[in-house]
Amino acid sequence: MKLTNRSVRIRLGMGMALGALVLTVAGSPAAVAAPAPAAESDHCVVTVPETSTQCFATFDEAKAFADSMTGSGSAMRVSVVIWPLTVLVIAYDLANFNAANGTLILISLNGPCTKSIANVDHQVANLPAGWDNRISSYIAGPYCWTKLFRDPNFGGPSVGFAGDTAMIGGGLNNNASSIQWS
Ligand SMILES: [Ca+2]
Ligand SMILES: [Ca+2]
Repeated sequence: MKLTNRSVRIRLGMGMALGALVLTVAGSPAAVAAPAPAAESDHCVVTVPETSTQCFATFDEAKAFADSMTGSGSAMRVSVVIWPLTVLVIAYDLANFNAANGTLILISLNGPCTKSIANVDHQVANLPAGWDNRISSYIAGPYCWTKLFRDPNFGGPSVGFAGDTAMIGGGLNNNASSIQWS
């Protein structure tokens, strides 16, 4: 009885190994073929962590797309995400929330910001392409107190945590390279 069980177990093990091998081979071309996100214009919606980038000609289009991702009953919602997608921040190239020169909407795939400010809820170690050293003002998402760092990986001088900011101070205007939210 014991021998039979072991025999079955070994065969199952080999089958799983073969299956895994086949899956790996089959999956490789798809992974290689996945298109790199191309910034078609200056109004982009990017997920955190960065797995998806969608860019638009206008802020209104980008905002509408972000709303479709975060709104209730959205067809855009990913089935494996069990909580609603939430906006972490809307960042502007210009001060005073002026969208003319470009906007960046960062959307959390890992839940909302918590009400506590004692911990880091989400972070971006490197701002998306085109947004390094560029943000001048921002609107924070619900409870998403925002901290900007001069260097990637949360290095150098920082400013925050703070809510909506019309003109980034502390020498971080056009200097932020990474962000945390609490
Ligand atoms: Ca700027
Ligand atoms: Ca910087």
